[in-house]
Amino acid sequence: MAQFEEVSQKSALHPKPKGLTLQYGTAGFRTTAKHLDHVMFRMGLLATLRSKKTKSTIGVMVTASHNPEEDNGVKLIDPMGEMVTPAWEGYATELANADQEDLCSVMKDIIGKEAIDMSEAASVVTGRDTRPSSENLSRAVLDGVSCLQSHSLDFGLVTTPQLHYMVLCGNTNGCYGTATIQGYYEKLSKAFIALTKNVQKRTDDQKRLLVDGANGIGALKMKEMEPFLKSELQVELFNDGSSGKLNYLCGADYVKVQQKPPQGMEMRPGQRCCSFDGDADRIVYYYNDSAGHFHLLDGDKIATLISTYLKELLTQAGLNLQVAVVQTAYANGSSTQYLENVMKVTVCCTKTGVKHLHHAAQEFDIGVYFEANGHGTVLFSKKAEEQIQLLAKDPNASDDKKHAAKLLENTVNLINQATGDAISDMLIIEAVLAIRGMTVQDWDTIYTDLPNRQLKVKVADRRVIDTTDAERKAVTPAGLQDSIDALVKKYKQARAFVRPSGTEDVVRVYAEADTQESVDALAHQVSLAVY
Ligand code: NG1
Ligand code: ZN
Repeated sequence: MAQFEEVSQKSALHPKPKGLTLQYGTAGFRTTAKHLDHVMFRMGLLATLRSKKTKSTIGVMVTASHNPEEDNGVKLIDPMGEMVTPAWEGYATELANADQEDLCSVMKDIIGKEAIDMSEAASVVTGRDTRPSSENLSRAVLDGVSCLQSHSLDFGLVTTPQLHYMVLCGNTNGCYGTATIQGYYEKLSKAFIALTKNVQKRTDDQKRLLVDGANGIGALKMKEMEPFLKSELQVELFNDGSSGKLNYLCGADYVKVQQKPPQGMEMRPGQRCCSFDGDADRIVYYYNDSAGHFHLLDGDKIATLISTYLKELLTQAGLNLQVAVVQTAYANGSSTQYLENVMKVTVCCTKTGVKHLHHAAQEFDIGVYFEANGHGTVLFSKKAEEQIQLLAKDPNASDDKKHAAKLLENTVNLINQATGDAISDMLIIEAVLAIRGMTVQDWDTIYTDLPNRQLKVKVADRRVIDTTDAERKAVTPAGLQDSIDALVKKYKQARAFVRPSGTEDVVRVYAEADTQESVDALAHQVSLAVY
């Protein structure tokens, strides 16, 4: 077949470095950018196969999110804006690791297993972050796509969630929104303005927000979006990419892990600030109090704020819809306690990685999911959306109920349900704070985080650690969990676990306890047990 000849010929232009083996991890392939050209070409091929199989548009995003600027990565986006299924992650790994001469036979194998009709049309959309390597790498993706005569559309520089949004819009005949960057800005800003315009006496100070763009794509896109927000939000942008290096001493991951503000931000006491990560799918908030102490409001606090707001509106609207919060093992114990015992919402814990949270959240009428690191969104079931829309239009409903339903309706429109989205999450948080008349300090005092610490440990082979119970217990190597249990027992309100990272060559250690001294000691001792 001519298609395979072209694959053979073109793949020679994207040679695989000898002996290199990569795995499709938590968020696709991620490693140093110079080892990724062949992977990109091959993911262009695989995205085309996936498109033929699903008869839908598939997305390919070139980014390494919070990793250092020198790294890069790629992930595939499935028709509804979700991550690809585990079977296809397996194919991605097989294809990426195939020797040059076996590439076509591995492809034919996938085609056979999935019974793909190669005469089907295909459509692939691509996007990339601002890394210097991303442009060439995304060209390699498009090279792979063109080998199989697939239709392609390159959105160029976009945030990861913007590409997810394009895929979802493209596959739902525009019902979700218009599949253009302008359509994205218009949909979100319209909902944001509708939510905030009726809030009385919002001062300019309350409308002001300091944003750390991590020197990445999020900064670029915030600048583009600002005019659409019509001064309802006044963003002061720092780390906008004009001079600093991507993710270096800034961005959501740095702020969350280091528990300190990014470099280059001029924070006044009490002022609301937030940081995006390198591809703008994560966000954390923070402020300095008048004594100069730093306060972090992470994904757990965001989930609490949003779920409280949604629950209140549902009660006001008289809608009987179940709100659940999905977290991972990294969620602060205080947040889980608060959600379960005070808020009385269902909380479930899944493995790390947004695909796990996303799937769990789909099980509920309204599923709020957030990783502690600020990656998350809200999913509304069809039933929930229909009930909200019906009530918002119901001529017999009371004004109070109708008002709540309209707020809910605009909230649905403001949320990017395809995936966690720093820009959309920021707007929803700003809207909730405005509507509820809350300061960032009010939000912070909803519950108090247990002191916690995250560490990274370099080991010879991180895969020797296998875990169970949503990664909260190590099954191998033998004895490791017993050592962790013994250490945890020495401290009050303590918890600790270890797991191999899916995006970096490290083992991650997490601990929490009643004081910072205790938790630092515990995390250190656990990291020694990992060696
Ligand atoms: P790994 O490296 O598997 O821990 C990290 C984050 C995840 C997720 C992915 C994808 C932590 C502890 N882990 O995964 O939550 O965001 O990156 O970017 O923050
Ligand atoms: Zn990211």
